[in-house]
Amino acid sequence: MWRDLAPIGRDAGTGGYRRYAWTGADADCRAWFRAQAEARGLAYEVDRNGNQWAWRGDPAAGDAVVTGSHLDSVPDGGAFDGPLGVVSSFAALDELGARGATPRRPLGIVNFTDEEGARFGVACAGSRLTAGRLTPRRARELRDADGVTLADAMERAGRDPEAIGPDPERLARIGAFVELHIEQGRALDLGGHRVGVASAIWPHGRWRFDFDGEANHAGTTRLQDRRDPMLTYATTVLAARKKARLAGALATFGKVAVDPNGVNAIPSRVRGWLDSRAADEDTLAAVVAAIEQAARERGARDGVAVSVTRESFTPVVEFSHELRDRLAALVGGGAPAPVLPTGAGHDAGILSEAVPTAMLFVRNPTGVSHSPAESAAEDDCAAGVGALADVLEGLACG
Ligand code: HGY
Ligand code: MN
Ligand code: MN
Repeated sequence: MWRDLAPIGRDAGTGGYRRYAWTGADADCRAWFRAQAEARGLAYEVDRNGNQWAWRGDPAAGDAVVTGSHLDSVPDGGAFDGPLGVVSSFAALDELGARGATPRRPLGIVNFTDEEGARFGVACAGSRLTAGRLTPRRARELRDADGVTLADAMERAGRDPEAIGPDPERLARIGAFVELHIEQGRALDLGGHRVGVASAIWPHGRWRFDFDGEANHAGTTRLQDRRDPMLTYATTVLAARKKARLAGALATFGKVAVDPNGVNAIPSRVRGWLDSRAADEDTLAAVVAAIEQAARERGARDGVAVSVTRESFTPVVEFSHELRDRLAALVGGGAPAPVLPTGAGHDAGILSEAVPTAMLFVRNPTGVSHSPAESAAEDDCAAGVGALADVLEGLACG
């Protein structure tokens, strides 16, 4: 399975993945998912938001145990963030068969659409729409860097953008959702563990900062006559690092767009996207407010207008304690498996308000993620499949 998936959407130059929602690479990933489902005789369906589902047993019976993750990537992402969870889901189902374990509840595998929000800017768009945490109207109007709307992109991919929206009936059939994911950090490695269980997801969000100055000639405009948005942006980036450090939080400006982006032109506008995360929502709000204030103060000095728009936000997620503890016991073997929080968002977090959810993490020896250098050892991945099979057997077959 891994070998079939590996070449899809991989950039030969960087080795990173470019599997963005509703692109050709996404379509190839989705074709791979469907082939895996049908090769196992699973009932295959695509829901109104484009999420793919593969079922053993009839989901209408309810109380289903569902596992899965996402197949899309960030720009030049790694091979494991998302796909490890989907491949491990199919492999764990195969393992149940090998064990002769017979599910007495419906078992589902899901590929959530557009988890990374790399193209249209909102993370977990497929699961948010399904959980009613992203309005269909706002979703349809999201635009990519070329101005293509999500609605147009879905239409071109053969989906009906007018059909998107909440799917409470579908969520009501799920008794438990368990997502396996590569750890995006080194806690398991530092503790010498192959597999761990998630306790919580830090609150996190994305804010777009627009810095509007005055285009002018780089070679003839005196410094004192400039209204240069690049200065305000640069100051804001440095302020973000300082405010986050002081608060024990995280802040990243990973994406910037400069207009007109000419070497010899003072920009008219700079747009920077802030990703910020903290252990609690008050700290996060305070850090973002401090960064915004620093931006406005510098903007006043530079004669640059500053506007800030929140584009995506996920409140703190506390996974179901019952499910968390049950998983820790199921996968721990002798001693309970380690339980750890994460700063990375996941579909499991989005669903956690509507469905009992849990996550398994597989050791990441370097902690690196959202990079072509992301890696995991094969035996750790196999241990993850075994752990997921233990969980599915314990929840659905016990
Ligand atoms: O950004 C995140 O935390 C996740 O990878 N979407
Ligand atoms: Mn990711
Ligand atoms: Mn992910």
